Amino acid sequence: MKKILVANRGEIAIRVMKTAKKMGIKTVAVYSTVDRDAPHVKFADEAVCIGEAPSNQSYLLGSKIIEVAMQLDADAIHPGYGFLSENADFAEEVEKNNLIFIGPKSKAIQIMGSKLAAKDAVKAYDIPMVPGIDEAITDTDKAKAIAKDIGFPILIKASAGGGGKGMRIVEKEEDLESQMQRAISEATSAFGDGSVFIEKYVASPRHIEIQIMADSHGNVIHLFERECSVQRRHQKVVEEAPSSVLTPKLRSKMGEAAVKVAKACDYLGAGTVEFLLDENHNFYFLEMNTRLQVEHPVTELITGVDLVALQIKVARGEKLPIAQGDLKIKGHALELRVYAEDPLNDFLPSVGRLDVYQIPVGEGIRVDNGFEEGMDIPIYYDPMLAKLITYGNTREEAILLMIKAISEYKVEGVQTTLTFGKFVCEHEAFTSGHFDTHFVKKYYSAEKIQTNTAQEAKIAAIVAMKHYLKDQQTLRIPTH
Ligand code: MV4
Repeated sequence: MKKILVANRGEIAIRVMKTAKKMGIKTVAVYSTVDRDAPHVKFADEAVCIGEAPSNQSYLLGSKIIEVAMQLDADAIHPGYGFLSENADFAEEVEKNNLIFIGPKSKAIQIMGSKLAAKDAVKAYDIPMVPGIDEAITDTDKAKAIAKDIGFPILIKASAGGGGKGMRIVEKEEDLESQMQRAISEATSAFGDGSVFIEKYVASPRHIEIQIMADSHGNVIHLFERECSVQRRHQKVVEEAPSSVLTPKLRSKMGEAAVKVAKACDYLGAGTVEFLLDENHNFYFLEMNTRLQVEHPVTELITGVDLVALQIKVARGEKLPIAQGDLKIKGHALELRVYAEDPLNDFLPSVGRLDVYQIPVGEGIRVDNGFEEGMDIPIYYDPMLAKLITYGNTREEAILLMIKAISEYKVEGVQTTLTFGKFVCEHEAFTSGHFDTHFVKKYYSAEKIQTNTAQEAKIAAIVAMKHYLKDQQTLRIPTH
C-alpha cells in the first residue's frame, strides 16, 4: 500500500494521514470548494476538489471519490467516520474497483446497519441482549401481549434507526397502540424502512462500548471499553477509558462478548460494540458501529496502540501484530468534544470566524484538531472543531488536567462546548463516577455555567482588590 485517499475532512482526515505518513504511505485529500484552504488539504501530499460545499455534492459522492483514487493511483480509501464510512454499497464499489476499503467488508456493514439483522446474526453466540423481540412487528395486539410479557416500561425501536432516532418509551398499555403507529410512520419516512421492534426499557443505563480489531486470518482482539454515558440528545460530549465501574472480571466478560459479535459477522478492521450496563451491572448488546469512532483516542492512550496503524495493517492482509494477552490498561484518558455550539443557548451551532484559536499543549494533552486561527467554520458540516484529550496515571489526574487544558484553550469569535466540558469535569456526579446516560438532562442547565462564571468573576475581583490594597501599602520612594 503506497498511497491512501482519505474520504473525509477535518480532524479525522488529519488523524488518518498522520499515521499513513509515519508508515511511509502517501496521502490524498479530497475537499469541497469551501474547504479549499482547510488544514486537511494542506496536510496531504496531494489534494483534489470533488465538488460544492453541501456533502451530497462532495464528501458523499462515492463514485467521484473512487474515480479520483484511481486517477491518482491510490491503493486504498480510508473513510474516517460519518460520510461514507458506514455505506455498504460504497465499500463494495471500492473493492470492485480493485481498491482496498480500510474497514470491514460490505456484508458486515450491511448486517450491523440493521438492528434486527444484527440481533439475528449474533443469536447463536450467547451474547446477552435486552429482553424483547428480534423480529419486526406491526400487529398491535401481538405487541401488547409481548409488552405485558416483558413488563412496562418498554421501548419501541426502529430497526434502521441509529443514534436514538425513532425510539419511543411506552409506560403503559393504553399508550402502546398509538406510539407504535407513530414509530412505524416515523421510521418509514426517516429511513424508508418501517420495521420496529420492542425491548424492555432499561431506565438508567450506562453506555459502555468495547473497541475491537479483527484481521483476515480469524484473529479478533478487544481493546477494552470506553465509557460514553455523558451525552446530550444522543450526541456524546465526554468519553473516557477505562470506565470507573467495570471490574476486571466484568471487563473481560464484555470484551469476550464483543469479540463474539465481531466473529458473528466475519468482521475485519476496527469496530465498536455498544452495550448498555444497568444498575445491577448486567450488560446487554445494543449494536455495532462498523467504523473508527470519534472517541478512539482514549483507547489509544490507555493501550499505547495506534488504531489507524492496525486498521491499515489488517487492510493490507497482515496478521494482527498483538494478541489479547499483550494488552493491558495503563492510566486513564478523557476526551472532550469541542463543538462550535453555544451551551448557553441550547447548544445551537455557533458559526463564524475563529478570530482567536490557540490549542493547549503539554504532557498528557492531545488535541486532534481540524481548524486554525482565522478560519471560517463552514455551516455545511458537523460543527466539531477538535477533540481535547487528556491522559494521566489516574482518573483524578486526567480530570484535573482536562480542567487546566480547557482554561488554556483560547477561542474567540464563536461559542464552544469548552465551558460545558468544565462544568462536567467539576461536577460531583462526574468526579465520583456515579452517573448514567441521564447526566446532562439531570444536572445541566445554562444557568449553572452562568452561576459558575459569576462566582469565578467575584473571586477574581476579591483577589484583585486584595492585591491592590497590599500594593497601596508599599512605601514608594520618589525617584526624582
Ligand atoms: C436503550 C435504552 C434503554 N433500554 N434500549 C439510544 C441510542 C441507541 N444506540 C440505543 N439507545 C438506548 N437504547 C433499551 N432497551 C436507552 C438508550 C439510550 C441511550 C443509550 C446509549 C447512550 C445514551 C442513551 C440515551 C438515551 C437512551
